[in-house]
Amino acid sequence: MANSSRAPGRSRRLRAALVVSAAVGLLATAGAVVLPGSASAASTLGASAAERGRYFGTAVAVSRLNDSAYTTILNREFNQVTAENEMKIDALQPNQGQFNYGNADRLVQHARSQGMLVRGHTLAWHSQQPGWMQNMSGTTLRNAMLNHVTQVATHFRGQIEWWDVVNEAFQDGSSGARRDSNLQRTGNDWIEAAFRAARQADPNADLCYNDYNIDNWNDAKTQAVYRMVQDFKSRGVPIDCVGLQSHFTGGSNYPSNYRTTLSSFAALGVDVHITELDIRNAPTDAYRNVVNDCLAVARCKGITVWGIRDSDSWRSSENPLLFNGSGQKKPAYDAVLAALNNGTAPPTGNPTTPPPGAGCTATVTPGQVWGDRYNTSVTVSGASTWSVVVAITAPQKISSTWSGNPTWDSSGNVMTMRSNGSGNTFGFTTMMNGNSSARPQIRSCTAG
Ligand code: 9MR
Repeated sequence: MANSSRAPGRSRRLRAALVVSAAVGLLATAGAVVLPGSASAASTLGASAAERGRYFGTAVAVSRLNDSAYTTILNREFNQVTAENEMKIDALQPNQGQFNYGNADRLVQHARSQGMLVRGHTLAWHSQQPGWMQNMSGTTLRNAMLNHVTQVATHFRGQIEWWDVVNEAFQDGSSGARRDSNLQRTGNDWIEAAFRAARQADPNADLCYNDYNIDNWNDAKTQAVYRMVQDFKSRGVPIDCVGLQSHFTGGSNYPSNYRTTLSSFAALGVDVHITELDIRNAPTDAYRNVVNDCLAVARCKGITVWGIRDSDSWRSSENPLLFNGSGQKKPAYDAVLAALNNGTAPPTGNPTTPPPGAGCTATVTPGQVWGDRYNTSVTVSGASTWSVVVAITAPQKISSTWSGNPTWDSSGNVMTMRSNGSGNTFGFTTMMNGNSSARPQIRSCTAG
């Protein structure tokens, strides 16, 4: 499996980075009042997120690193950065075979000096291609794209925590189809080919698919991306995460089912990231909801806002960010920091990923959801007789099962489902009992 070629310990690296930046944040808050009973009340976004095992980041325009007002806020508040434009294809390979890493390297250096994690954006995209690539097609384009992925991921190897390997490859609207582009016309497998090349070039980076308008669980585009990720996981295509850009600007709004979208992607066995957040007029409620939704989903690793001050935004007339043009904190900033400080740490471990070498793989497919309960089905591959251990978060309870023989531990929260000759897919219904966000986690799949 492609995944087995990954170097061990990269999640330890992320954890260490977050702990370090949490410690920096705590030092920075040394004089702050810590309320009895609360873990702490961090005074910056990054420090507070880090205490909850998350990051809080921003897009950075490298030219603004010369603006000291900008850099002061960047260094104080954020523990993750994404290059707003400097790691795009046209920036890194303006002429074929001629790579220009100057600006991107400058950002990476700045981030490293401040203990910030770096998200690479983006290896393959229909947009912001240099002229020479726009004019290509067929095998020539496919090979040029793969070469770009390989060269760039190799150049930054060891410095990038997550790569947006492919960006915005699906159409808006009701079709659920891939977006037409020169890359798409090289064959439907261009996306998985890019992921495989990226994994080979940098086995330590987590590899993400990133898109906008995949926030509303009911949208055809969301469902289409979900099916692609499900397919990739079932075939061993090396994908680790999905980025929801979450531009709630330009007429697109925060959807009330956003948490369902995050938890549904996570249930496929990938991390989720909120990668380009901005919200028209920066309403406190919507910003608070986004933070609470991320904190409610253990695999939501962090939030990146798409710029620091309103004046830095690609949609500056909508004033969608957390700081105003003078660099002052807006009410949305206070709402975000309070929501982070109220949040709890995610459960330890990574129980949705079955341990390797167990002889089979269990893939979760979320089923129908009602007001008080929801269905889940689990498909086992790699063995015809098996046992799968599924953990439920109390007070949720499994109320019925089908197509397997279940046994339970003493808490009633951990079910071992054994094959009973009725095929490789079993299912169950879970009563929410007041917790509508938790979803079952696969602990193991054992053959025999
Ligand atoms: O914010 C970026 C802006 O400065 C660029 O002109 C634009 C060009 O495509 O890209 C913007 O960033 C986009 C990101 O790379 C992908 N998702 C949508 C973002 C906003 O357009």
